[in-house]
Amino acid sequence: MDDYGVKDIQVLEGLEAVRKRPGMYIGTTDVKGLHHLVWEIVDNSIDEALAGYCNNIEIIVNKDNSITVKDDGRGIPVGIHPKTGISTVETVYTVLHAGGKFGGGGYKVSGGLHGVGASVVNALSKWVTVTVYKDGKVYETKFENGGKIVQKLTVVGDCEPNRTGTVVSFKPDPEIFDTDIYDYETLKVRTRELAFLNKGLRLTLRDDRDEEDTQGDIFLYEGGISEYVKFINQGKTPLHEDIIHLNGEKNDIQFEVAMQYTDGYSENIYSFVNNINTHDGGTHEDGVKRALVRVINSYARKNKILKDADENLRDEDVREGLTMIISCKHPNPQFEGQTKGRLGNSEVKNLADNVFAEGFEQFLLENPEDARIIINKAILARNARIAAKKAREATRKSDLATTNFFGKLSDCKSKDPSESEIFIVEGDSAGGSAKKGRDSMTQAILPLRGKILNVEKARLDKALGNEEIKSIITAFGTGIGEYFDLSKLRYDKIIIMTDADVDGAHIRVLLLTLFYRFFRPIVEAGHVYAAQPPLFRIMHGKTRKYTLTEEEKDEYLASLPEGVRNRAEIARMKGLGEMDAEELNETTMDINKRVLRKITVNDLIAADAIFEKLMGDEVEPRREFIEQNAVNVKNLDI
Ligand code: 1YM
Repeated sequence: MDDYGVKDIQVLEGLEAVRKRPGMYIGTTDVKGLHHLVWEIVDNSIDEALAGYCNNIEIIVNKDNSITVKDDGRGIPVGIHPKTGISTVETVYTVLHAGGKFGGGGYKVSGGLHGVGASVVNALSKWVTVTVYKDGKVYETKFENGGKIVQKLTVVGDCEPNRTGTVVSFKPDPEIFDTDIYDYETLKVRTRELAFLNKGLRLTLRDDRDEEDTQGDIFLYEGGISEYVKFINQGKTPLHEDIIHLNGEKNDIQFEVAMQYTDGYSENIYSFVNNINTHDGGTHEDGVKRALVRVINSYARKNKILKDADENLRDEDVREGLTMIISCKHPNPQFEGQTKGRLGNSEVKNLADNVFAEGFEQFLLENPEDARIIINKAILARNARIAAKKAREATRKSDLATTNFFGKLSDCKSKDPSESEIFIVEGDSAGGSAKKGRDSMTQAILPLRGKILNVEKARLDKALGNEEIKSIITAFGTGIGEYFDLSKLRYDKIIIMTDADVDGAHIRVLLLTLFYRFFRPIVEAGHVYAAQPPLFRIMHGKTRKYTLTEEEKDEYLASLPEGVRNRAEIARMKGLGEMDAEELNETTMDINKRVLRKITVNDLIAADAIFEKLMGDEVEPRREFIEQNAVNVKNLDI
């Protein structure tokens, strides 16, 4: 390209703006942003599927951590675009569109971080190749270094006359991103989700970095979100066999919901708009929730399951044990809230309410036995709620000074949460060492005696009767349930310190389950960490070196002169209790030396499935998972 015109310069300035402030377009340039690029391209294929032209999408992680996305849609148009005077393919990949799809229409998401499109991927890539199969020809165009065109759209060959589709390959620019390594599990969780949300669409994911993975994972769900509910409920015990699946449409707005009650105690409602998770809900969710409690109360009264003197069942009663997926496809969604995670369109609320109420009422009428089971469950939930409220008030009243709780917690002197941290330590003896080895100004120690209660299998009222849980709630200071207040959290860091063995992992998972169920905002706000005690101690002369992994130990040994290496004493650390206070401080607690692992709940939905596997009735998957994934709860998929 030598003869740049005015338009070319404008285009380059646009892409340059993206490179200067990538955060404005893709949120972050960390591992999350890296993965975001994939979905920007896949979104175009999904759009083509929603328009009814594409049945297969393939995502490949190539050996060099570049990505290839293929679809069998119509292929991006190859003709000259009337406004830009260049091919439409090139236009799509070089002209910024402030949200929304070039060409308009469809269910593409506008606003927020999504739907910024292919040109942003191009701007942030080292290279991009776009291939279009159309009219018996193969067209190709190439870009390098942030979207500079190096090959105009050209015919590079022939193909079967009826073959159509688009293939895009790109390599994220390492100058932009903190990391260039794709995480297969992250891609898998979202690919599977897209398959659930778009019934009948086949999505294939393959890892070509892995020599053995030749076929990849294929996701195709004819049942759509019903199968999503089934997936989340695997390992749980459903209260009724059939998954309730309802849908309706008005003015091009499609609304769909699938649900099933289980005998569990948590509520799992997840909603989506145009395939995007609306984690803060919105009008689609509000409409369904409003209808759910109304329909249940009215059915229960009509059928005398609720007596005249009984109070109405509340929202939380009728949602206990409920797994529900809500999916709305909207041509013009308005996203609200700080993270744009809430649907604002007011017209959706009544649509959702009407579609749900009508269908659910019919289900109850046609399945009186299921109806009775569901309502009895809600009545039990109500009774537990009333009992839990009493217990909760009791924990609230008992402030730190008035319980015997101080015997357990060794609090820090500082009352400033921003500099305070609490170590939750497995066992009294490790608790003792931790207490001696801490910096008492900022570090509090809470030793746990036995195993804590598995809250997956207990209602709130029972959990609140458990001593270990009570002391955790009191120590955190946030309260729980309707009294929960994140701003009252007394520590900036909550550090789980357990042994690096299976028992330690088990306790860690029990604690994480507790946090996930009752203190989820604390996890979401990034306050929870796992301490990483060392696995090896290497001593030579006066030097003591600790390493977290076997590889690190080998590396360190290799770095020593041979004579020193041969004389070095290597010990495998068995547990926290084995370390004295000084050692524990040096390796695991000292702010300047320790390594902490932040616990992030990346994908709450997948997380829930895992907790269920870990904590539910099935023993084998749990043990296996714990052994393999002692600390890492990020890749929650198994
Ligand atoms: C691997 C990425 O981009 N597929 C894709 C994109 C488009 C079309 C088909 C398409 C859309 C339309 C008409 C239309 C896009 N076209 C455009 C634009 N896969 C991938 N497949 N014909 C083909 O929306 O009218 C943007 S994306 F703007 F050119 F129409």
